[in-house]
Formats: sequence, structure tokens, C-alpha cells
Amino acid sequence: MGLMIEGTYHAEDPGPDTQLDGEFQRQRATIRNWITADGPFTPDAVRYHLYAAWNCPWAHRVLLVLALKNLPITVSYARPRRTADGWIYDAEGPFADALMGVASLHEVYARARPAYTGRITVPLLWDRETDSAVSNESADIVRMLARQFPGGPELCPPDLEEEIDRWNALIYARVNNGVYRAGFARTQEAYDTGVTALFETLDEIEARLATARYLCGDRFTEADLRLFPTLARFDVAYHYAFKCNIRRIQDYPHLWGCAREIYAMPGVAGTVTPEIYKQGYFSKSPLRNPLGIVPAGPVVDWSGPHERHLIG
Ligand SMILES: N[C@@H](CCC(=O)N[C@@H](CS)C(=O)NCC(=O)O)C(=O)O
Repeated sequence: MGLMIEGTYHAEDPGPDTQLDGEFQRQRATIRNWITADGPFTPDAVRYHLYAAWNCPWAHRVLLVLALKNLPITVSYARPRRTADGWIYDAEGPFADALMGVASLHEVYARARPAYTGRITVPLLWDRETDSAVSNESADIVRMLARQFPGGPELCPPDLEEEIDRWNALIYARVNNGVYRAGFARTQEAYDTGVTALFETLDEIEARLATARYLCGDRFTEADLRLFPTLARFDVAYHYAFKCNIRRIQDYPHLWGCAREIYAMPGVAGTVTPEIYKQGYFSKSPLRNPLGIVPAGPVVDWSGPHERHLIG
């Protein structure tokens, strides 16, 4: 995987963005348009196409919204293992790009922004009508789809917005991105900081979910949705590949119950792909897994009663 500089793709791997103190810092997304009733990007689902990857947790947030709201937005899934060309597509099959037929995602970025500088990331929401990119920031995409399209649970009710944003900020920094802070750390200190914050926050969420059915009370919201992709990958991937191994999610009764309740919601199971998570997270990486060998286990059983209706 490489980097695009002023519209030209450079295949050299810049590695994860790491500060001098060895701590991982995720780059900010720069394509930040919104879908609004007055346009130019109007809430008409058939206009849009999503560039995603099954293993990417940020793309997973968006896939969850599409599933829960049953939105007819089409999706191209990149191959789970990135190459020197970054996220790539086959000519046909489940990892083909049916919209443009590109071989790699950087071609789509070049079409969207001929002078683009930055990383080539999924998710990327594309508008067929104007032949342009709407957004490559999953937090924005989730919020705009939640707010601008009808159907499914009300993910961000105005009266809970402040509380949702509070949970989102905490969970993004210490859990969603927290696993990467542990996994991509280049010093013992940076790892210790990341892993400690991660498990402190999981403990805090566990305590919350012991007395409330969902993070914000009795309604399932965007905050729970954004927690889910990390829970879904944790025991099969982060626990091993990112050394997030103080506990597993299955060791937390309430977090695990919450994960299974969300898994059982309509359409969600179809977005969870543990074998692909392993392919992605155990890709060949000079720092973390030089031989690229994918472990056989563990098997995580998502079935079984979650009993979350008994809480709160
Ligand atoms: N801010 C972005 C982050 C997306 C992101 O970092 N995606 C990763 C995959 S999990 C990616 O495509 N990385 C490619 C790279 O950094 O070169 C979002 O949340 O939408």
C-alpha cells in the first residue's frame, strides 16, 4: 500500500503514520461533502455507490447503516489483502468493481481529485450522478445516511445527539482506534498506553451495559453501531494480531451480549466476515507478521441467546 502525492500514486509503503514517540496517528480524511435535501448531493439512495472492504472497521460502520436501513446503495468490496497498489479489485467475482471496473482504488481517487495528496482509504462514497466523490470519512457518511434517509432504527435522535457524540469520541479514541494504537505502536511505551486505555474503556463500557441495554439508555443508536465493528473483529484478530490480549470480548458478559444482540439485528450477520478479518489483519507486514501466515482459530460462536432484553 502506498500514498498518492498530487494525483500520482507512489507504491512505496509509508507504513502506518507514527509520531516520534512511536504512537500511531490516523490521518484525517479530506473529502468531506454532505448529502442534504437541497443538494448538490440529494438523498436519493440509487445515486450512490460505496467503495468498501469487508475487513475495514470504518467501512463496516457504513455497511451496518446500509443493512439496518435497507438502503439500495451498491458496494464494491476490495480484496482483503492490500498490495503495493493498495486496495485492489479483480476483473470479476466478489472483489470486482462493478461501477467503474477499476483495478485499484487509487484510480477512483485520481478521478475524484486529480491533485489528491493522501492515503487511499475505504470507505469512499461515490455519486454516480455528478461522477464525483461525496466523502471518505466514515463518521460523516454514517451520520448523513442516518439523518437523510428514512427506514430502520433512528440512529441519531436529536435528543440523544450530545450523548452519542460523547460516547463516539471516547470509543473512537480508545477503542475503535485504540486497538490500532496498540497494534501499530513502535515502542513499548506507546503500546502500553494504547492497550491500557483500550481495556480501561472496555471495562467502563461493560459497567455501563450492566445497567443500560444500550450505551445511551433504552434506544439502540449510532454509538452502539460504531462500537460494533471493533467487537466483531476483536477475538479473532485484534486479540492476537494487535496484542490486545488482556481479555477477550467473550470474557465480558455484557459487551459480548451486546455484540450478539446487534449481530442478530436484520442484515447485520451478513456484514460480519471473520475469515476475511483474519486474512486482512494477518497480511504480510514487515513489522507485525513478516511471513503472512494466517492462524486457523479461534472459532467464535455468535449464536446463542444474548438476553439483553433483561437489562435496563
Ligand atoms: N477516516 C477514515 C479512515 C479510514 C481508514 O483508515 N481506512 C483504512 C482501512 S481500515 C485504509 O483504507 N487504509 C489505507 C491506508 O491507510 O493506506 C474513515 O473513518 O473513514
